[in-house]
Amino acid sequence: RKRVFSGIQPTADSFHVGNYLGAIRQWVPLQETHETIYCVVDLHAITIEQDPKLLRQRTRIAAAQLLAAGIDPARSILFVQSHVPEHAQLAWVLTCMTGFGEASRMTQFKDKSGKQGAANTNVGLFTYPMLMAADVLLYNADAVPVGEDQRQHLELTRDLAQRFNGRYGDYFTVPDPYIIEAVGKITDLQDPGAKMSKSASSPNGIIELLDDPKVSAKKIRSAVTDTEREIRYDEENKAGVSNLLSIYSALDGRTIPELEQAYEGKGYGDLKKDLAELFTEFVTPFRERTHAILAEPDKLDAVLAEGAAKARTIAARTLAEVYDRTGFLPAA
Ligand code: AQP
Repeated sequence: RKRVFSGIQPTADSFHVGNYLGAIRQWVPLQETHETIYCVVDLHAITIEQDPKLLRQRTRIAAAQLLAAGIDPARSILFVQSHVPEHAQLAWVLTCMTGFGEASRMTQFKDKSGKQGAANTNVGLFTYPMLMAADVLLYNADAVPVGEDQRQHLELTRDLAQRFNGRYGDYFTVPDPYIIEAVGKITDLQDPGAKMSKSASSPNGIIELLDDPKVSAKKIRSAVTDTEREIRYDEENKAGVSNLLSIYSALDGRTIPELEQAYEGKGYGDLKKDLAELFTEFVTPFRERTHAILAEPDKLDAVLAEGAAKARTIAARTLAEVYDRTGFLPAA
């Protein structure tokens, strides 16, 4: 079986519909066909300053949402990144193999550091992609299901794998991105040119899975569209409507052309009302499952401890091999 790895940051009280449709939803069926390893990446989270108490809480909330979405610990390894120290250890080796110019080209760093300003940007944000490369390469993953925004980081991961293999002999699997075009970039409801984002979206631009569905329905109904009337997919000229159609199609199963046909002659209000209902139907049981899991934190922690133990057996083997090839003297 081929292996899949992916991770998500515990940086908010809830995942948003972009995280869900762009990434997590793909994680679930991959359990049928692949060996799957999924991680709550708390080391990545501290590239932005976090409140310690909130971070701990959000790490559990993130794990609970993954379980509620259908990640099955009997079939997947589910763990928290900081429980497996090899991630940080391999990241250092990879950081020392990355060119400064190469890292400087990462658009996510440029965006985020640009918004925060240099004074509020830590060096961890700059080396984030090397930590991500370590996440993936530690498990020799074949494929990485992510949203479009991670494509460039994955490209760097591939380059680092090839560089290591070239320098020290073939060892790492060069991973492929697994990005579903139709849902790879869900956009902000209020600013449909921009990615829906935990940190960058205004509260009304982002649909959070654990929010009260009535609030989400209201946000959907007030999503920015355009002055035309026609319900048609056209990313360039009708970004808002196209985004609503993408979300609708992903949740409903009908294709976008089928939806366009079904809504011929109808207005944006109808589309939004139906999407709000569809979303509520999907999210209501998801929220219930998440809350039920969070009500038993000891059980949740035990699942994560078991996941970390399994992850460590793989990660330790990889790191030992990397250290050896790098030329580190074994600790007798
Ligand atoms: N808008 C999106 N559309 C599709 N996929 C998306 N992802 C994020 N936003 C969208 C995917 O969700 C996974 C987990 O993301 P992350 O925790 O690494 O956070 P992120 O990529 O930085 O995006 P967020 O969640 O919106 O947070 P911030 O505030 O950091 O921008 C990834 O696979 C990501 O591609």
